[in-house]
Formats: sequence, structure tokens, C-alpha cells
Amino acid sequence: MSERIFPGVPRIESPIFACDKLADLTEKEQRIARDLNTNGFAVIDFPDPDIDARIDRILTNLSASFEVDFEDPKADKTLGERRVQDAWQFDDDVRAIASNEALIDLLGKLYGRKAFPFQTLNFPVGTQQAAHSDSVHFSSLPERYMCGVWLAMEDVSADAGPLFYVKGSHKWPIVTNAMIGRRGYGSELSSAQDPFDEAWDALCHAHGLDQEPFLARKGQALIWTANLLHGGSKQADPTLTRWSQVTHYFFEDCIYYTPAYSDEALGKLDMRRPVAIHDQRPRSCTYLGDVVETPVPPVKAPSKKGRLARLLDRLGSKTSG
Ligand SMILES: O=C(O)CCC(=O)C(=O)O
Ligand SMILES: [Fe+2]
Repeated sequence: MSERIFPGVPRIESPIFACDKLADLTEKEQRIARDLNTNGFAVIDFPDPDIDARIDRILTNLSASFEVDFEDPKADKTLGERRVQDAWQFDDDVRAIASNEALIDLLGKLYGRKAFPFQTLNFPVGTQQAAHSDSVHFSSLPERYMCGVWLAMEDVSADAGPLFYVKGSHKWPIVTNAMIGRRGYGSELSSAQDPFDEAWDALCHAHGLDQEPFLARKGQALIWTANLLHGGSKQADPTLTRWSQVTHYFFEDCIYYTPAYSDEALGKLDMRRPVAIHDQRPRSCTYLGDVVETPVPPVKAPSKKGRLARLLDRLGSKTSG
């Protein structure tokens, strides 16, 4: 079995995946495993019979957080703040979606380690974000023990700025600070993604791969692997909404850290202490079962945000995918 020989690599990204008979998985799970291995993503129906009712309640509950009149079909829905991070802390349905047991079990089988959700993002519209890999925001050692699950909370049309992915890009090297020749530890950035944009664009260009939109149906979800390039397409019609929830998952027994602010070669890691949403307990960084001390990260030059708020951010889930 591949996971016994390479326990430090997610099962679905194993270099000997082709030899894995996947005999312990159902046919449906095997299809998901193969899609993740080949394409870097897999589409599933979200495994929750109450998902429609949950979505309705979330839309009602979160609508008030945005400065947009969602009742007005002509209103521009892209104005102002366009996301709520970690709404699981106050919304039971957001927390239930993130904590979905069937999904956590499935991810555990696919990765060969127990999964735990650690961050939620709720969006009323698309992000129109450039192609990026979440690996610069949150990663693990051993690498690739992170994934995102994107849930469509309504049908998504081509004009609504759909989520897009670059099929197969998860197989490319994970772009790190070392690769692009910059120091990350203690650096100041307005966006963790900015320094890596050129490298990702160059990879897409060199491989001749295009962005493909995901025109999802309400209730469908897309699992993306740690290094899959994805983003939000330009929104052609600003009056449309594109409600979605992204839940990011880590896996047990890893070091969790933010690569954009780390220099791995120097042993300088911007470590995280994620809180698992389903049991609300923090996870220490561990390596082969041993706890790794989490250093207090440096506080960077003062910015608009207070120093204490920034320090707290850095200890928790500061960046988002
Ligand atoms: O929904 C989108 O447009 C992209 C979201 C995303 O990149 C993320 O949450 O990691
Ligand atoms: Fe992302």
C-alpha cells in the first residue's frame, strides 16, 4: 500500500498512486481519489441532507454583514467587504458544514491522516482573485496536508464570476520564497499572494494551461488539493450574487505554518496553532508525533492595524486562501 511506504505524502498525491488499488474505498470514493490525483480537484454532492435549509439560514444570517441590498435585483453586489472569515464562530450552520462528519471521514481516507477543518470563508459574490495556490497562505510539513472544500450555495452562472481552477497544476512544484528568491520571515506584505503572482502566471504560460470555470449547481462542492491553482473569474454582471462557503482543512500530526512569511531553508517558520472547528480544540504543531515548539513570530513594522491585533492574527488564522 502506497501510504505505508510514503506516510509523509497524502495518499492521493503519492508518487506510487498508480499501484494503489484503493480496495478499501467505495466506487464513488475511488472516483474522487482518482480525480484528485489526476486533476487536483474533485466535484461531489455535499453529503448533508439538510444542506438546502442550512444554506437558506446562512444567507439570511450573513446578508446583514454586507453593505449591499440583496433584495434589489439591480443593486451592485460587489461593493464593500465581500467575505466573512470564520463565521463558524457565531453561525451554527457554517460550523455544521465545516464539521460535516462524512466529509471529514472521506478526507481522512483520501489523505491517510485524520482531517480537521480550521478556517471558514463565506462569500456573497466571487473574489475575482488571480490564479493562486493556497500553499503560500497555509501549508504543512510534511507538505500538501491541506485542502479546500468550496461549496456552491446557489447555482453559478458564467456571468457571476465563477470559481476557476487550472487542471493538473497541483503537480507543478509548490512555489516557495526560496524558489522566487525572496526572504519571507518577518517580511511585510499587504497580500501574501502578491510576490508569487508572476511565478504562477509563468507556470501557466509555460504549460499552456487555461483557467476553467466551475459552473456549479447549488449543493455541489469542489475539493481542491493543496497546490492546485484556482481563483475567481472576473464578474461580468455585478448585480449577481455567487454565495459560497470555503472550508480549509489540515490533517493531524503536521507542522502548520504560513509559507509566505517563512524561510524553510533557515528553519524560520511562521507557525500556526490552528483550532479545529469540529471539536474547537487547538492543534499543536507536531512532527512524527512529537510536539514542535511554536515560537512567537516577530511583530513587523507598525501598520494600520495595532501591534497586538497583528500578533493575535499571526498566532491564529491570519491569512486566507
Ligand atoms: O471563491 C473564490 O473566488 C476563490 C476562493 C479562494 O481562493 C479560497 O478561499 O481559497
Ligand atoms: Fe484560494
